Amino acid sequence: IAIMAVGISLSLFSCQNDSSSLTDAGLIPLPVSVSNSSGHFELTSNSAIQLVGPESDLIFIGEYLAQKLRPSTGFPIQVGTDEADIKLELVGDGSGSEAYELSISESGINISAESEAGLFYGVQTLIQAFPPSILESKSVSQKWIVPAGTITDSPDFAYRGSMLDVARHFFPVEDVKHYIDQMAELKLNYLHLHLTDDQGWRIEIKSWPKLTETGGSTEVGGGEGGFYTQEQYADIVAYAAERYITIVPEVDMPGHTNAILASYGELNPGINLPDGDTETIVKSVEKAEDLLSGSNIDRQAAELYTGIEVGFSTLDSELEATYQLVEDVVRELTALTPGPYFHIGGDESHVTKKDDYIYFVERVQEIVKGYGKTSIGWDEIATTTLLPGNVAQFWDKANNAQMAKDQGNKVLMSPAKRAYMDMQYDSTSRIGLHWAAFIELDDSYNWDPATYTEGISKSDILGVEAPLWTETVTDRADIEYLVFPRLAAIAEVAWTPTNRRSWDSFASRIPVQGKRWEIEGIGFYKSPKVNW
Ligand code: TNX
Repeated sequence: IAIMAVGISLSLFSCQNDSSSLTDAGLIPLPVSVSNSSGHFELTSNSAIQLVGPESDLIFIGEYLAQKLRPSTGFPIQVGTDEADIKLELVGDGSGSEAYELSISESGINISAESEAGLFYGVQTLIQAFPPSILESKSVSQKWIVPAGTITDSPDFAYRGSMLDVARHFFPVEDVKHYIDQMAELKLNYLHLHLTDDQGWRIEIKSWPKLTETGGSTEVGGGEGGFYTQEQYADIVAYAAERYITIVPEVDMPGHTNAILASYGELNPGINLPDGDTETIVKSVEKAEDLLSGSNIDRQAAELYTGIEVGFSTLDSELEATYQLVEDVVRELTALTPGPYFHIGGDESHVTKKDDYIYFVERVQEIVKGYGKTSIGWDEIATTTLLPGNVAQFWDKANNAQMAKDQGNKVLMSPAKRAYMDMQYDSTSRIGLHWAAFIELDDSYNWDPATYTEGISKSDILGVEAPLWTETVTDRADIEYLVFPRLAAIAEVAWTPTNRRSWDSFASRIPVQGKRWEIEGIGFYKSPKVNW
């Protein structure tokens, strides 16, 4: 009977708790060090969260954890400074690294870190150490067990990001917040918002109201578009900051600017968008530029654009009014952006003459610096003289990354063949592009930023970012289909040291993350490379 009882309780245990040790709890990104010990911690109706350190600073983190634990367990989970079985401890003055330590024993759980961000990451790991059902929004009757052990962890790269293109298709604030929630669970810390492109201008600029009135009025495919008011943008910034995510706003220029030229004809180099493919457009724009050089141009607003060609538009780099617009936009947007970076775009300016491009990018970097921010730009900006500290985002051309390095500047790694989440998984993917590659889950996982590009090594790299361009992406379900599970792969590439990473290990852990996504209502792509 005793043996039977053990058998029953063991099988009960295994169906109530999907993992019997921390090493197979499905932790993503994989921590730097995980060691199992015997036994487990059980969360009960008496469990509570104790904040050790300045309560006002830690209360959000404590509440964040409690709010994850309360619905499924039905337990009250108080948060405060009273002694309790779950302890969150900020060590020192809070200005330390993003590292954390998580220790779990029969008697309690202790997370300690030298920064709030580190504590927050420890909390994310703890939530993953529970069975996925901890994320249920309604109460579930089961034992809430966490396997005992110790985890010490810190990120490999300082910048772990994703980009959302809200210009090609506009996404409401709620969708962006939902995306931020998912990023936070994967310990990502920068969200780059691609706020402007040919097809739309998505951020209110009070000194240039037509940018949104006209430029924000449509999107790819001819839908109604939209834009964020400054209040909404500030709300996104604050929501992200509470989750230790910094917003990087992008205003793409001097190319990808048709929405500006459609809003303010006086800035248009004088060329209306002709019909045809990019090559035809480029030729006719060159001809028009030659004819129209000089100041007596009869400038007219461009037509709004809802297609998906790239490379046909440019700001006029010889026109002073261009820099008035840039300065006003940079001033208004940096005032709402506490983070250190401002992204100036700079990609695919195929109809900007080389000298004009160089003059423009160098002058815009100075403007951004004047407002106290560091510029990031797509890798083409490395063909100009970069200001110290500015960052080139590698997406396409290795020699551009090399030019950035040669100038002593850092590179942000977003190789299109690995990190572009708008690429189709394979030829049957229902949406997505494939100009760079088909990218299956193992392709997004199996690369090393520090060896991917010859000449660029670890010390040259600021971090990793996975962009989602949205030419073919129209709603939240489309976002989720392309982003998950690939964003989890990129998060691990950015967080976990290469020598700890292996596809086999990732493939064994991602099904647990799949269960979490299912419970959270995330419609992820069930890659055939994984035994879900
Ligand atoms: C290239 S990547 C672009 C974007 C497109 C993307 C589609 C980059 C800097 N420019 O304008 O949306 O390809 O994959």
